[in-house]
Amino acid sequence: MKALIIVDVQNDFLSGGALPVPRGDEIIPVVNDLQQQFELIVATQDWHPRDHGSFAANHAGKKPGDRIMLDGIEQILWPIHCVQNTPGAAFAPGLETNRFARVFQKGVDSKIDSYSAFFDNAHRRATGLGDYLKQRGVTDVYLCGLATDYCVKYSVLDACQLGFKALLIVDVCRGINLAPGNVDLAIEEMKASGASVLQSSDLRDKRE
Ligand code: VGL
Ligand code: ZN
Repeated sequence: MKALIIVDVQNDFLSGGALPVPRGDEIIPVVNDLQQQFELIVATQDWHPRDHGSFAANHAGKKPGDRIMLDGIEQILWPIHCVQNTPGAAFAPGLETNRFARVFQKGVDSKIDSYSAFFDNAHRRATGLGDYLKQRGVTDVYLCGLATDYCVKYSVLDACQLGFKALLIVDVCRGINLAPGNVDLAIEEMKASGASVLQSSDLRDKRE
């Protein structure tokens, strides 16, 4: 059984948003098209309280891109983004959401970030996605969305660790590339963890 996981296709990660992922908007029509090939689709939302510890604005004298220790683990600081129940946290208006079986929200604890769709960054708490998929007999998870080098990457790594076959649909992802080459490094890390990398066209070709 396969499932599609659509990661963080939210306004703040798109053009005009608080933390826009370069060319992130390009994936929206492809994500919509891709959904036709899956019976089980889940999505994630980055869903932070306003006082979240990953926001530079919540630390005196800090700016986005700085690194701090947050509750014992290293944290990169970001602009204020994806605040719960704000337009920035909403799914992109062009994204088809009516077939989402469930939406998993992450990053809800002010003290710790959660790039992965499965666990917070210290693996202290699960989001419930892993159990949800296993209960439904899912063995293969296909991932797409934003951002390749953060939330998509950590979701893929955790999927591998949980024993799923993880497949990155690489043309349906875009990355932040805080440092040049980060996206390529992220893809190499995902491969090294056992993930497969494919193109959305590979799926269309194999359509039953
Ligand atoms: C993300 C940075 C901060 C992501 C979320 O969705 O990749 N990146 N919060
Ligand atoms: Zn975030």
